[in-house]
Amino acid sequence: MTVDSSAARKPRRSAAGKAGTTGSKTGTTGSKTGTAGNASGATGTKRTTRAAAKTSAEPQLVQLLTPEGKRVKNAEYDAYVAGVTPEDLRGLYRDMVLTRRFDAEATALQRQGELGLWASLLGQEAAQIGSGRALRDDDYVFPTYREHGVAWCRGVDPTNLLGMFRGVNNGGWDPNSNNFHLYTIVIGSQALHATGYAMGITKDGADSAVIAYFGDGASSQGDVAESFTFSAVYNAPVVFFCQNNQWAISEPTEKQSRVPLYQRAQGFGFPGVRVDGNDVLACLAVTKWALERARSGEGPTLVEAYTYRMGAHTTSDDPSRYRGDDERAAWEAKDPILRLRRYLETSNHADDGFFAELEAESETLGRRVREAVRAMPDPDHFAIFENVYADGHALVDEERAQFAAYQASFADAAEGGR
Ligand SMILES: Cc1ncc(C[n+]2csc(CCOP(=O)(O)OP(=O)(O)O)c2C)c(N)n1
Ligand SMILES: [Mg+2]
Repeated sequence: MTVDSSAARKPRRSAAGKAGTTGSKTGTTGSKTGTAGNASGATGTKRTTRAAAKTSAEPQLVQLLTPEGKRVKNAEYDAYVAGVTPEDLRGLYRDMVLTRRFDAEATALQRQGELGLWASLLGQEAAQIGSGRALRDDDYVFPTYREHGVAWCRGVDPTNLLGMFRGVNNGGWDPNSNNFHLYTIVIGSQALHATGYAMGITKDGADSAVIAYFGDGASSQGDVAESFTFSAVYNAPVVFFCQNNQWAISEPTEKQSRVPLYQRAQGFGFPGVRVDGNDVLACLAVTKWALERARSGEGPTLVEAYTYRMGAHTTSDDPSRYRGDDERAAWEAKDPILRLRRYLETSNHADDGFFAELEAESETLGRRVREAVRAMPDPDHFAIFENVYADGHALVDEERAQFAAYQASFADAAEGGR
């Protein structure tokens, strides 16, 4: 078991007790694997191989569905998915398939020159859909730049995600329409935004929660450490959802931490748990548990979703420069979509008609995304200079003038520029 059950079972707080409470004294990570797991790096005298470091640091995962699609019992977390019906399971499957289809279309659009860049979520569908479907409408999400599956769960139209990657807008959606903040490129900074928002929720006396998504690489950032400190001290209702996809561009996780990432929570005084990030049911259950802790006054939780980035970091990256195909092949055997499909099939929860209909729906989505991207109007070149200062600024005026001169230097300026 990877969770301190005493922390998990504390009574719900009263509304009066909610505001301004201090951090839970019992909120430690309960991993029985302790911090010795990655002792290989502790002395600093020897360099271990990547494989050796991984073997010694492999703690137990919360898993409800094996890679073969077999449902396994879990005394701690089964209760959190007890109400999941066959229809819900098909819904989770549909979410993952459509998200992957959308993602593949976006990658193709970048290759065709329609997008400047794309950050694929391939392989991380279960982590995102499982956690995304655990949320309530009034919860608030602070994503990175790869949370396309979570955006889908929040009801953000997939085409809206593409405007920024095409370079035609500075965001693409109103964060307050779906309680889904804009994508954040500055690594780890959204953890601070999430913590501040969560502290505000406590002051309002509301019982909604906040979830901050970030990656394994981001967990090394000072912003994330500060978020952990503040959220613990202020008992903020926030879930830190770290997708450990094994890589921060070309930097493997074991070069970033001597302990498994979820164990970092221990030092801040709140629980951390590692969940199989390719198991949508386990991600749903663990995130529900963590959200419930947040709502009931238990403060923050760190969820480490152990998963794999099957594609490149972004379309500008070439992973063959730093990792081998064998690694990807090993993770393909744990594919999040395949394992739920196996479970649906063996338990007779979905028939051929369901899969065929979904295939058709995927194609329709792909077409809609393609057409929407190509139809996006180019922005006014000078819009970037607006809204910098309320009353204007001499430096911005100068930059605008320089840019105008640059635009005018092109032969086709009369038609396209201004
Ligand atoms: C503050 C900051 N430093 C560096 C970068 C450059 N950068 C972009 S993505 C990235 C790696 C992030 O890795 P991880 O947090 O594991 O997320 P993943 O891309 O794997 O989802 C880095 C270093 C940045 N965007 N912001
Ligand atoms: Mg990463």
